Amino acid sequence: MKRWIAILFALSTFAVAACGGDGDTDATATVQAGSATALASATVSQTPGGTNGVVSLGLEQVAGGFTRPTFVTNAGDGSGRLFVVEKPGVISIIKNGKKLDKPFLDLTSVVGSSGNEQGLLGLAFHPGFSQNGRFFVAYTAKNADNTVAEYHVKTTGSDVADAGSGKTLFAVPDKYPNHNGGMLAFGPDGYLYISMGDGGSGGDPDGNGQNLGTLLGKMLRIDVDSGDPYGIPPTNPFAKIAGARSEVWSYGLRNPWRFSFDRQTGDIWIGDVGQNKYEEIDFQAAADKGGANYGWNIMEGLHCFQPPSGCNQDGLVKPVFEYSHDSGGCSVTGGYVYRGAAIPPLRGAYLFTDYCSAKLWATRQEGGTFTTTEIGELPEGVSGFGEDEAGELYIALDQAGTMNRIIAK
Ligand SMILES: [Ca+2]
Ligand SMILES: [Ca+2]
Repeated sequence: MKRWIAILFALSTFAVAACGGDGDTDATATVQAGSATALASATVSQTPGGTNGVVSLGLEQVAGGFTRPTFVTNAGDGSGRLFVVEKPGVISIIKNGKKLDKPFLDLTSVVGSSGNEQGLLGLAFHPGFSQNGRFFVAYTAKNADNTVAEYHVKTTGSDVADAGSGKTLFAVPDKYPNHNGGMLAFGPDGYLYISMGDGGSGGDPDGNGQNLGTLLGKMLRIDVDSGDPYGIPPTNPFAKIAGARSEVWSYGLRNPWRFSFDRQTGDIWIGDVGQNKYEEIDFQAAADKGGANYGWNIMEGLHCFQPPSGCNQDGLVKPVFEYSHDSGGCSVTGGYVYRGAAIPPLRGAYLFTDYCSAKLWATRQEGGTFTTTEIGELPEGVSGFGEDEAGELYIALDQAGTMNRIIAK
């Protein structure tokens, strides 16, 4: 009886961080309640379908006590610290295996986190953080603007940021509470990449994804080392196109909630959250010059969306993997290509999951061919993955409020 109560509770409080289907959550997901320390079960092999170097994966809880953690990252400063982004507006530090009592930064006074997908969503440290102390956050403002702001620490190595140092780079008006993007990451080119959702509602009613004149439904690329508050890289694909926003790097995205760079190759992997039917993974090779159109809202995954059949697919970049909501999924959470040292058979695999089904997949790319394998299941919905300085991977269990390292069992 107790078990059933626990499961029902988990379903009733089930919330999607980056929704598919306009906030309708598929509550048929497999959720193990009270699983804060449960292990994921996953098996990977070095080559698709191969047995060489097979390893079983597990989760090791690093720290708990977080409120709806959406992301985790490192500062690249040799400190070994992990920085955990919490949806209500706090960044906490895990140092020497312990969550510090005092937050690194508390933005609850400016963050609006009432909607499922609103809150403090992203964090990226400047590549020169160890010298300049600069870092960037993405959040939903109290007035719902999709906001990107810069902060800094006053002294190198400080565990507390200067809360008064905030400078706004973007405050993009947004009519709907969903599809707010929210990922930030520096590319190997030193530019800051930003994901923006299509604004929300359902079906992209304003056509933002295909409109190069708006920042919504895009990946942006900016130079935070020139201009005020930022500069435009001269090689941005639409920098000189009349009517297009010069910040746009790629477009046709619905809600690119999480994207990442492969730290070894510089390739970009995007988990773009689908509408009611299909979730997708998009890929851009490091050598690509930008300007890709990933298809939304002409297509949802590999399928015509508007119009529902016979859509014009000329020039659209198709996903390298899609899965249907029929399999229990509702919202893809993109992860990282594993480049750590601890789990050799996992190297080169891009890991991602679905918030509802909690299935874990691994995609490998070899010579332009992508092979995706379902490798296991996580204890519950995951809003964000993250990397430490050594390239080991972490996942944030949303409801359990824990940060967990992926390990070989
Ligand atoms: Ca929105
Ligand atoms: Ca697409």
